[in-house]
Amino acid sequence: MQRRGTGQVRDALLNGNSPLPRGSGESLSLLSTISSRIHNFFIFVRSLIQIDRTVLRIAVLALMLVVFPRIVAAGTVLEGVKARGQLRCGVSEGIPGFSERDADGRWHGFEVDFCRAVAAAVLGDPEKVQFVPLRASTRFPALQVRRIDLLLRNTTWTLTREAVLKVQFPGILFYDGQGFMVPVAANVGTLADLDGATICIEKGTTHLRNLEEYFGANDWSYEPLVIDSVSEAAQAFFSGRCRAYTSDAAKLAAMRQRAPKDARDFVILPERISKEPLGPVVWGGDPEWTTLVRWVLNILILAEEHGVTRDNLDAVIAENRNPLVRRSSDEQEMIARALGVPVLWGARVLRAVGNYGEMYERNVGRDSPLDIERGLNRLWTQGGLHYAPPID
Ligand SMILES: N[C@@H](CCC(=O)N[C@@H](CS)C(=O)NCC(=O)O)C(=O)O
Repeated sequence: MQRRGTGQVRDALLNGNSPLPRGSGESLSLLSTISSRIHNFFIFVRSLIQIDRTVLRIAVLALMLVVFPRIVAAGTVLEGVKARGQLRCGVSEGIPGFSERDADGRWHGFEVDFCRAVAAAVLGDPEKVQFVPLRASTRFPALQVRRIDLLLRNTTWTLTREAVLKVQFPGILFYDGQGFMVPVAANVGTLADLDGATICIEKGTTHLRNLEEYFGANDWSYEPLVIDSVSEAAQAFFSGRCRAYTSDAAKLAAMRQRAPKDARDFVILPERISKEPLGPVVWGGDPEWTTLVRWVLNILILAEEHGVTRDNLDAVIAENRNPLVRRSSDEQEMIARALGVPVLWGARVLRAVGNYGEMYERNVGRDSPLDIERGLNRLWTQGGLHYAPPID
């Protein structure tokens, strides 16, 4: 069981202070001193076992920092994509609405569409994508060794990842937060009811740390059941091995669709214990590639703001007034050349996937079985957080 206080012990140890108390006081008998020391020793050993994961995590991150910059090959990502004629996009192994393969092997989903949008911009064809399914624990190494050009896999933008793993997050594609799914039959009305519960969680994610911090701050205990794949984690939860399954809330909504009998047997609690700003991730050594991916995302958002849709795109291009999809001009050519992509790339992106809102509603919103409220993912003009900088 995880208990409150491990954070204090961890901080004490990391700061070089022993968590053992100083002298036990002259008034105590020798016996009680010895027994108190033995007791403290066991507490110390237990805390060492508990910090074990944190220390290991820090050691792994430090190792990555030393190793990765050295094994990355030279050459820009964009050159590689163009030479190959294909974008290699790392995605989830299978999350309905975000990235999933149908019976014919064709990939669908919100994140899959973003990969297609980048391929449309760079290669002029949204189909020129090789999807590489990855587990949470293998996603950053795949990016670092350049097995993939772009990662779209429910990945939370954090300081640690950018600073230590030397990756970059060009922007935020989906605002999410960590939630909890429970069986209706478990009668769990609020997070506090999970005190003492076994909780299913996926390895290599932000979720364990958040759980540790939130439950610790509330003095609740829990038993994490850490599993290295989404399908196995869901299977463990649905077969009753855990009282709750914790993950990004939108992914919980997606996995709920996989309930063995009826999705209505499971409920997602309203509380969110973290911010999970999810976005595309690129290798940190190529600023031009970061810029390009960032502006594909911005174009999707700007198009919604400007009311440009897949349906009215040709009419808007014909008008030649909207800066997002202006017909070829010296200025447009200059920008496209500077980005390293063919002209009219913005129009190709929108023709391939529509604007941000269209992409959202089709895959995870009201036109999809998930029907996830847009909430924070509305435009800033509609009370949400999506705000893209202007073109000029
Ligand atoms: N946003 C969190 C969690 C990301 C994550 O891996 N979530 C799982 C839970 S749904 C997932 O996407 N799994 C997909 C898979 O294993 O294919 C992070 O960046 O660490």
